[in-house]
Amino acid sequence: MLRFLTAGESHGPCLTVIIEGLPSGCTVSVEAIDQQLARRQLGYGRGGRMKIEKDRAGIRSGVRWGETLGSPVTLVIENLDWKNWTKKMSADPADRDPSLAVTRPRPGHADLAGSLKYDHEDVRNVLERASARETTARVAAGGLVRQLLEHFGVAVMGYCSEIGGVTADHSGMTPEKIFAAAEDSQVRMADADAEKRVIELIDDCRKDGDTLGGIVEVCVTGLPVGLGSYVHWDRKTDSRLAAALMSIQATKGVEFGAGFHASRVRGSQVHDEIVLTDDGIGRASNNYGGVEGGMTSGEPLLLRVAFKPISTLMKPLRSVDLATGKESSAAVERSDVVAIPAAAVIAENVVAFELARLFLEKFGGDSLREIERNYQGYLKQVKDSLP
Ligand code: EPS
Repeated sequence: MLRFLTAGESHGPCLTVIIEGLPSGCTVSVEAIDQQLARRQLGYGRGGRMKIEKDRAGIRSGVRWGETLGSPVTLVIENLDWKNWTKKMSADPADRDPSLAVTRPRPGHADLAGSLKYDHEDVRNVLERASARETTARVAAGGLVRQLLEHFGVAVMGYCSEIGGVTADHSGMTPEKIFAAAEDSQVRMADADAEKRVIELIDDCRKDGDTLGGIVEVCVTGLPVGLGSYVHWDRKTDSRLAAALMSIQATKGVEFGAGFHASRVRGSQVHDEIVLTDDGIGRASNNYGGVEGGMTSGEPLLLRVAFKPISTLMKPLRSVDLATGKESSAAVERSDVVAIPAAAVIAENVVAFELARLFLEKFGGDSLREIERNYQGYLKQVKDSLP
């Protein structure tokens, strides 16, 4: 089984991810992982941290001469900001300084529930791990395993469709076109007018000490029919993807294809009719976003993820000081106005990881050669299924 584990605090020395279950013989490009990490750092509206960091993955195990060995792969991303936090985030008891404690939890963050649950007097003990900095490790994991997906012709594309209520007009564009144009946009949108309005909105919000959320879209092409299964709840492609996406910091909702809209129209208007095509069996539409009965349908996977606004407000909301027991304003520390352009890259790589898991569950083997055999054999079986 393909799985991963991340470790690391936002202002600790590094982030680490161990990926286990990759077959042997997969070509690994560390540059391709770094490219994903660099994309995650972009976007108008980020705070000062992204000027400090230059995220790069160091391979510590599981790869030799550019190929996976079949053993666990360890990736390490150093926090360049660590040098400014060596005492504040030290593991040494001699460095303990209770005067540094953060005691006014921010609404929207893990601060309050985390402090109560783990019995921490210093909210920093919670926020350091709850921080979306952790997504760096997940993007590195996605950046590694998507290389396997790419080998089998799968492309994963993420972009922003809405920021702070401003919607990008991507109508009439293919996902490939949107993706290519959004890569050059400061807000990862393929609509210059919407980009301008979003940038103005971000500037206004920054002045007001406020933050914004938004919606990202992920499109995946090249997936074979039949990843995941209908036979059990935790084997369904959409439930697995939704769970993975909901685990991204600040996620509030996930929908596939027509999503909630499908609940408001008649069946005849939304079910994707089955038709004969030059390649065999196909669909007249893709309203279910490439998932049917918990399995990939062979059509492009299309999903949307909604993120709430960032929790740290420079003009803070009301809170209670856990040290004094009195009402107070929430703690303020450096943060972003918006991180939706980064969230698109994170969602993309989280989707890539989960799809790679589903792919290996279907075609799994210990080596790439074994998987290729299984994959080609299955494609032939599907192709030969019509009389
Ligand atoms: C982030 C790093 C953090 C924040 C952000 C995401 O850096 P710092 O806290 O040092 O400014 O910019 O985290 C949050 C918004 C949050 O609420 O924790 C990153 O690398 O993406």
